[in-house]
Amino acid sequence: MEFIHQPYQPGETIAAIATPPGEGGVAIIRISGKEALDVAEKIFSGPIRTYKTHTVHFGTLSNLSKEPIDEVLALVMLGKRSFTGEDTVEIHCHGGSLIARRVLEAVLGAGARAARPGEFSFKAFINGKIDLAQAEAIQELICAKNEKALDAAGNQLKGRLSEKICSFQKQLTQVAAIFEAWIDFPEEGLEFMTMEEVCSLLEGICHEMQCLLTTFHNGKILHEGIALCLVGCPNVGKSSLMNALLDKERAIVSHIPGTTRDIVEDNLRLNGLNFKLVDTAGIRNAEDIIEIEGIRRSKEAMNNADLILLVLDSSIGVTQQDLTLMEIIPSHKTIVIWNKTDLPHSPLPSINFPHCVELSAKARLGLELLHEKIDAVIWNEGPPTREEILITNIRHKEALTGAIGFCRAVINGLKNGVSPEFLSSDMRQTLKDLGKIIGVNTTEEVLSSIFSQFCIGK
Ligand SMILES: Nc1nc2c(ncn2[C@@H]2O[C@H](COP(=O)(O)OP(=O)(O)OP(=O)(O)O)[C@@H](O)[C@H]2O)c(=O)[nH]1
Ligand SMILES: [Mg+2]
Repeated sequence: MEFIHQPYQPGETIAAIATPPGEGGVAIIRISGKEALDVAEKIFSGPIRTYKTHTVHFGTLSNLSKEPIDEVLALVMLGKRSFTGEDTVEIHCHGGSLIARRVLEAVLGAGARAARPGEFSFKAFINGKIDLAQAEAIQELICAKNEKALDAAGNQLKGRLSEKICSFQKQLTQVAAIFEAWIDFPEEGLEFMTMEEVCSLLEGICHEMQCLLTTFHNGKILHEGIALCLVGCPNVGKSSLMNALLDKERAIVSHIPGTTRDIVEDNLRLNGLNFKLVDTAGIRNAEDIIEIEGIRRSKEAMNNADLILLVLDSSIGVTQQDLTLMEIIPSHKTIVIWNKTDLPHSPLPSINFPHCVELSAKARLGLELLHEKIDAVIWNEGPPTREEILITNIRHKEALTGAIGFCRAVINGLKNGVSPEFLSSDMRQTLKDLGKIIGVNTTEEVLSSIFSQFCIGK
């Protein structure tokens, strides 16, 4: 195991630059562990041991050869009241990669070990300052690309997701205890609750867990953004629409059918969300091997997309090629775009897709309508509120799915008269899966893979 070297030494003193690389006003070097004060004392000019916790002090930082490096502020946070739960000293020096690196070298020279990615958060986790879901929220907070993602991560960091999981666990533990008693005293049956009561309690919890699980759709949108793919037959104006949405000449546009041959991607921010916009080769019956490969990629991009914009040429109407393409398009995640409405056209035929927008990519008309439609299709059940607890993490989704599966097995088992031993075992699995979310019963491999995705210094 790379990250958590076996056995992990709690209290070991680690250090890292906690601010991003490059130039800035201030850079922060974080030192945390049993010997944080010993390390700082060797290189800081002031009497660091005499300082009260959570106080800031000005002084000079020098290396072990007593050569001054910078004038700095030292921030002392002792014991349990620090983020990691261990003595912590932060050195705030002047921003600039070279100075920060020199300070870090001095700190390492004075006895600290270079921190691994996420190791400060890992310390906070093993010292019981935060649970696993909160630790992950820190990384999500740092990586949040939009306001809503920030709210979701903030809620998770406050422990609201953990509270919810704990409330499921508490209720389920009661049921598990009832089953255990039933195993020990079978002739007494379900003593504390009737079978119906247990069933309806479990059904209620299962329903709540299911509701939480469905927030993953929104959570994923916020966290990862949306893959938005433009598809259609050649020359309908896909690349023109790409350029119009991006408001720049990103893709080549020409009147020659088959202009785009490969996938063209760019990032787009719309309605506060992040999109990966993908332009594709026009789909038709091609003979040229390069075009055939381009079309294969178009279809692949279409299948991987969260949302598809199927572009049609309103000046031509629906062609046989369009009809063939429509047969393979998943209509539930598609918005039909009637493009080129600036040109004269016959009344547009009705087609069997739930969402349509009329616009002109070239004249940049109707784009607002498209923005609104995209928003409506993405948040089909309304956008999440600021306070809503969302699942944004695939690991949480899998654990919750597992818990729901085992909980359902218990409900079915109860209805079908399965013996309490089996019910009890499924109940334990339910609790185990829930525990994975907040980090109870989590294997070191899982912990290692979670924390190693963090940035160094966090
Ligand atoms: N009048 C008008 N012409 C348009 C509009 N959108 C695109 N065009 C024209 O249609 C032609 C094809 O546009 P492209 O954007 O290259 O079409 P495409 O779908 O990307 O085509 P391929 O890459 O060949 O599949 C160009 O001559 C564009 O100027 C529009 O809204 N109105
Ligand atoms: Mg094109």
